[in-house]
Amino acid sequence: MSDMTDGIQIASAELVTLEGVAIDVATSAGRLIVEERPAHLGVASTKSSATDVVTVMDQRAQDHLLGALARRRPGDAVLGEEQGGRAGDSGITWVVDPIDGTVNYLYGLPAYAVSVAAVIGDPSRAGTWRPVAAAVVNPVSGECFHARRGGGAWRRVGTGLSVPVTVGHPRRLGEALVATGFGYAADTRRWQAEVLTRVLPLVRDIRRLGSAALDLCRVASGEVDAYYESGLNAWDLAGGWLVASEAGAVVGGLQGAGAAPSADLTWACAPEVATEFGLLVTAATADLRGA
Ligand code: LIP
Repeated sequence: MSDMTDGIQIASAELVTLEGVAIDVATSAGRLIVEERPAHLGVASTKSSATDVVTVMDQRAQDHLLGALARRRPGDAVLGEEQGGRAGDSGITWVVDPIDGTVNYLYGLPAYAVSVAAVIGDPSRAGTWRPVAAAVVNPVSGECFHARRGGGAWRRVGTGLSVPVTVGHPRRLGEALVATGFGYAADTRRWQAEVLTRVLPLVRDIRRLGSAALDLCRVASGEVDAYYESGLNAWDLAGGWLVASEAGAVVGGLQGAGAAPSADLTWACAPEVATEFGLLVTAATADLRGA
């Protein structure tokens, strides 16, 4: 048996293998960032702004992921948020975020994740790549959300059995609980706040959890009904994109439902509200971004 994934044939057995590798390495990195978190964790450096922080554990966790993937999948490429990464010749690229929700991790807030996704295509070029297997691990709660293309979306807690997750069923947009996030640059946050003023009056409420990977997995599990955010990188969204899609969510980008999620706009929601929600966030973002 093989699965056609956007023109590239991947054997079903290979997808099972990739999902298992994602689960193992994300779980292992999750243990590292919890068990070896320094008592006095500080900011090792910053990136795009003074609030875009990197801790020593971000780099250590990514180095751990790179080493584990090199052992398990030596021919695959790796693209990570932090320094490092490598080329490969297998056609598979691992897109990894060693700590998604770094600020939560820095403050000790229990909403951060290790996201590991096997993708085909070029993850540095939006719209040209797709995740085919993934795991998103919250090492504090012990939750591991995982999926492979065509295999459904699952959640395992600790060493328990995986159980299927499916999206929520809000009856209308006004009853939808919506998660979102904001960038690190003040100018970006200014127009993102304007987008929020258009969304907030039309939905049940907003949640800002602080990790895109977990936000997308919460759409998959029905713990929120929808999510949108601009400014994400491939590593923020790759794992959650597959989990949400396999759980039955509609996932889209600035060009609407089915368009690839990207830095311009990433959104996911329960099918019942997809038309209204997709129109709302794409129109508001197109109108206000960069304003
Ligand atoms: C975070 C995202 C979150 C976003 C934050 C930040 P990081 O990723 O997961 O959704 O709102 O601004 O980008 O930087 O913690 O890997």
